[in-house]
Amino acid sequence: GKVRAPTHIISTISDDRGEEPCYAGVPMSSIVEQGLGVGDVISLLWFKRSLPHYCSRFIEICIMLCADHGPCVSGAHNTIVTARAGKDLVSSLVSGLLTIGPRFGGAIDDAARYFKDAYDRGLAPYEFVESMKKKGIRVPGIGHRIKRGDNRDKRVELLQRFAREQFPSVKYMEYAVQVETYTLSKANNLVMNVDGAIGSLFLDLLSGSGMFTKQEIDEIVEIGYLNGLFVLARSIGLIGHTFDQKRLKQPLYRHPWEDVLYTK
Ligand code: Q5B
Repeated sequence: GKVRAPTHIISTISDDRGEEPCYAGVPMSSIVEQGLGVGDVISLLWFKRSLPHYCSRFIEICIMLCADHGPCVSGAHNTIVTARAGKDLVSSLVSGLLTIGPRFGGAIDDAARYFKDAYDRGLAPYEFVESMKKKGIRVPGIGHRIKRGDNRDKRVELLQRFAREQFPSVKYMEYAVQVETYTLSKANNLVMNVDGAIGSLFLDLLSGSGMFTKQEIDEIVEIGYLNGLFVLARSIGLIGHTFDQKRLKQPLYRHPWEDVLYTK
C-alpha cells in the first residue's frame, strides 16, 4: 500500500491547498458571505471552532478597547522613539510590542491563572490577596499607573457591562471584583485594570459558553492564549503611532538632560 513520507510540520488551523483557503475547516467565502468578523476569525484560528456571537463580539470589544492608550505608555513610547530614529514600520512595531509583559499589557494570562486557581480552590478574596503578598507576587490584573478608585478605567466598566448583559455566568469576574474591593481597601491605586478584566471575563467565556471542556480550558490557561489579545489589539495603535510620527516628520528623539538624574 501507499506509505506516507514523514512530515516535518503538523498544522491543524488552516489549509490553503484547495480552491480557497479554509480557517479551521471553514472556507473563506463562507466567512465573507455569512458576514463574520475578526472575532469569528480569531475564534477559528486560535480556538479552532466557531463561537456564539456574544463570544466573538466580546473578543472584538477587547481588541477595540485595547487598540491604543495614548502616546505615554511603554509600548507607544518605544514605537515613537524607534520611528523617530528613522526605522521602518516592522521595526517600530516590534520595538513597542517587546515592552508587553508582566507589568504592561501582558498580565492577562497570569490574571486568568491566579484568579482561576484561587476561585476554584474556594479561597476568599482576602485570603488570595494576602497569600500573594506573602509570596511577594503582585496580583496580576490589579493596579494601574494613572487609574484610581475614584477614577476607574472606563474600559473595565464597558467590558463588565457587556458581560453582565450577555454572558450566562460571570462568576470569575465577580470574584475579581471582590478581589479589587479588598485591594482598594488597602490602596487607592489597586484598581482592576484592563488585563484583570479581560483575564477574569475570558475565564467566564470559556467556562460559561459550553464550548470548551474542562481539559481544554486548563490547556488554554496553561499555554497562555490571552496576552495574544493585547498584543493583537495594541499592534493597531502602535502601527498608528508609527504612521503618525512619519507623517509629522518628527526628528530623532533625544531625552532631555534635565530629566535624567546623573549621579555616582
Ligand atoms: N502594588 C501596573 O504600578 C503596575 C500591585 C501592588 C499588590 C499589585 C502594578 C502592577 C500587576 C501587573 C498588571 C497591567 C505596574 C497593567 C496595562 C495596560 C495599560 C497601561 C497604561 C494600557 C502599576 C505602589 C505600591 C507598592 C506595590 C503596590 C502595585 N500593584 N500590590 N498587587 N498588583 N500590577 N499590569 O503604579 O507597599 O509601596 O511597596 O505590577 O496587572 O499595562 O495605560 O498605563 O492600556 O496601555 O508603578 O492600561 O500595579 O505602582 O510599583 O509604585 O507600587 O502598590 O507593591 O506597594 P505602579 P508601584 P508598597 S494595565
